[in-house]
Amino acid sequence: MTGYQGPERVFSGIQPSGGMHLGNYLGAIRKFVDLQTQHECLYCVVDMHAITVWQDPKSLRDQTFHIAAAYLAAGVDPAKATVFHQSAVPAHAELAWIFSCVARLGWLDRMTQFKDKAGKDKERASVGLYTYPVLMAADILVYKATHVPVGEDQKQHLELSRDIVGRFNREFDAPDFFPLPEPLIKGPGARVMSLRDGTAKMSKSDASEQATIYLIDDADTIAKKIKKAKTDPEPLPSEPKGLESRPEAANLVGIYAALSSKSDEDVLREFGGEGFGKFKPALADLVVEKIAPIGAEMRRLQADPGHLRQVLVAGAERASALAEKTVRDVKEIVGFVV
Ligand code: AQP
Repeated sequence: MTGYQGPERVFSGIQPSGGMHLGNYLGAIRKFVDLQTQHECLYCVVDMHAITVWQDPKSLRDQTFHIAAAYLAAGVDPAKATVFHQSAVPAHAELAWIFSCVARLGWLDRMTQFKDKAGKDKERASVGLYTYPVLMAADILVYKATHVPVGEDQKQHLELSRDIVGRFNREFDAPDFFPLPEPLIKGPGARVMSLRDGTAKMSKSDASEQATIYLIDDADTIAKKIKKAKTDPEPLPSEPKGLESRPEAANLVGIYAALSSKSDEDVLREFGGEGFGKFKPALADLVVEKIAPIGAEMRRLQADPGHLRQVLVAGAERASALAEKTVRDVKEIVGFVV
């Protein structure tokens, strides 16, 4: 608990570390669009997070425009929400340093995403990859954001942000300074899985392109990927219970449900007893209907990086005004000479 009394504010971000995919759309961007009408929202392209693993400098800038294009193409409106890139607001890094002196090593040691991403050779992982959740806490709290729409995979990082708030507010005797940010995770599409392995999340950096539906994929590519998606030989069950221990089938049903705004129950009422020969073409049609127009708009926007740059720079100016105030106050609280 904190005694924070400030306004509700939404913050979220996506790394420019590869092609935007259906998981990013359902787990994050689609929620961004819904939230912008009722809340003050900041949507960031978190380029400083992206470089925690190697990024080719030539592609990083293009990837940054790619994420900005995805935000806008999916319906984020820069007149309603602040859209910007993280590296343009130095206050994120300043607050991250102070938070890295608040967070405890033991907390970071428990982060499963570091273990997954660093793999067996963790000695060779960057220090930034290890401290990534501290920067994420700073991203959120430099705006005193109260709500954070993310996919299921970010839950643990959000909990760490809350731990940092608890310790900061307590240690510096500032019980109402930072809010406890609430994750907005629930809902269909919170965890979209790989098309090749129903136990691994769909990811930008999957070695197989067939595992991931990119927002930029054309209709033909989407249909082919769904046709080739791994499944089992059984027909679909008529109730969700029958999807237990069938991760690939559960994933495809979940995608259908999320995109059609139906429940798994409804989808199985319609397709229960049918084989994948019937379900996959229906799913492909639905994904094409919902995703292909976004991809087409992204291509149009990406052809004009000058416009995307203007959107990001204007957003960064708005974001900086909020962030600099927080950092100034934090410096005061910590005892720096300001
Ligand atoms: N498979 C997913 N299902 C639902 N939500 C997802 N998100 C990512 N993958 C899925 C959500 O998208 C937002 C942005 O994620 P990110 O790019 O910042 O980092 P990530 O979670 O590490 O995404 P990727 O695609 O797996 O990237 P790489 O391969 O670069 O690590 C977050 O809200 C995330 O929850």
